[in-house]
Amino acid sequence: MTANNTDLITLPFLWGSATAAYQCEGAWDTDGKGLGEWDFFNHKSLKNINHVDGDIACDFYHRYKEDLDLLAKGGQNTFRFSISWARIMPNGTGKVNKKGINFYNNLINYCIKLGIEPNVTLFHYDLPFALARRGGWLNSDITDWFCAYAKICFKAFGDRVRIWTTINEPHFYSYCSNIIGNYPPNRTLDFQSYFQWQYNLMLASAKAIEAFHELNMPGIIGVVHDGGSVEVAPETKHPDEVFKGADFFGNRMILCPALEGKLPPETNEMLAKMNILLYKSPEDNEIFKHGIADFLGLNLYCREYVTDWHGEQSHASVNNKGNGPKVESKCIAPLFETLYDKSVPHNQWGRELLPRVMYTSIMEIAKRYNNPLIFVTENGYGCFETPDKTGFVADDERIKVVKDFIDEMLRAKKAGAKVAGYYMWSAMDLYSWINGYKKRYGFIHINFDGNLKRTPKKSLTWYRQFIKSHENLKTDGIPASVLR
Ligand code: BGP
Repeated sequence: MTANNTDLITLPFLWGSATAAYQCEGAWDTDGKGLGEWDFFNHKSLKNINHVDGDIACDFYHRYKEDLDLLAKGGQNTFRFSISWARIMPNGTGKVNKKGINFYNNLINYCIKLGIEPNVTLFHYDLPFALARRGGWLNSDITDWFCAYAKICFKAFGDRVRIWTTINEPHFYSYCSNIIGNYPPNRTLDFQSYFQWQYNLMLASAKAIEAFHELNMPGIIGVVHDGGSVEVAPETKHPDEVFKGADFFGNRMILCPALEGKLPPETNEMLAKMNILLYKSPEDNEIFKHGIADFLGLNLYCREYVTDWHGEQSHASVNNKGNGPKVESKCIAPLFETLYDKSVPHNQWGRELLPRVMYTSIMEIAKRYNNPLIFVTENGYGCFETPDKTGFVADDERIKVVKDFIDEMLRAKKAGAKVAGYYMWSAMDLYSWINGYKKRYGFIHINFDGNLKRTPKKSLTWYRQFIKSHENLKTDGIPASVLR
């Protein structure tokens, strides 16, 4: 059953927070877990510029109860986490690791015991190393490897998990891995791989969605997209063309397969402009057609502010140091360039902080893609933080930014978008990919230099009160199948 063809039921709005396996679990080689691509990268690569890894991270693997207790006390009724593929299947394919299954069974059961709705992502950047060695997301067999792994998870946890995501951020994951080169396997400006990788991710996602529906699982399944909308600067000479190019580059290769079951109609035209040849087979169209998502997860942090391409060679950069003025930028020949908007505040990592983008992005998707069911699966505020002697952080700035974003989300909901839940990134402080442990996002402070002591921040209490004051908020409709 999909969101399009089923009765809709009104549920309380879901308020929670999010994590991802590699960023919090630690226990990197415990209980039969296989090596992950990020384990390999962080242990071996000079491109691990902050010289940290996720070996221990928050030690969530052993301390999940402590974290979930704090979140439940904080009034949260849902929790987003991902499953580590290599913990379930150490080699990516074949043998299943029972201890890995046990861990997630325990975690899910504990969520349910606390009245927390688990929202489970199957893949959040952490590819088993055994598959990375076989070409990873560029090997077309991976769509079947992923689907086999997904089915194991559906069968093991599907009696209790009602909200599933196939892939977290196919676009941003491919962008960092193939264009910026800060995520393994660290390719830079490799546009052929960038598009092929996204294509294979979306095909794998569609296969898993189709399998989920065929198995008649009692829940909904979606894709999570890093969904900031494209805005064209007023001085742009060819605004329509620039918008089309930037939207294709950042959004459409994900949104069209996920929400319409097909590649964007402009694919051939755009790829020809970039001189890219996508390796695909005619049967793939049927797979996309049968793999439409029941909902869209949106990770909303910032927009894409763009203008005309001025003739330079492609280049792209991010700020992984948190040293202030250096902003993220990209020039994607011959489609568009990003622009620095000095009227907008930026964070220390050079990213815009513009809460109204929450409203515009959601409304644009509602309008252009037939008003899908939406969860805001990530949004938040990363910063350096210094706790007081007791470990307490008065994170007033986070509270302000997050509240502004949430208000914009509620405005979109009021205007008719089907938003059904909000997850702040992140539940507790955790490993921030290339940025290490100093960039903090959590409701709960973790002392990474000592005993991993957890201390709730001011924002955890603020969020509890905020949730309480929105107790009457309902969803406009979640598929009835979720309640089965
Ligand atoms: C999203 C990822 C998360 C998380 C977040 C913050 O793109 O899905 O895993 O890390 O961004 O990003 P960062 O940690 O790089 O600041």
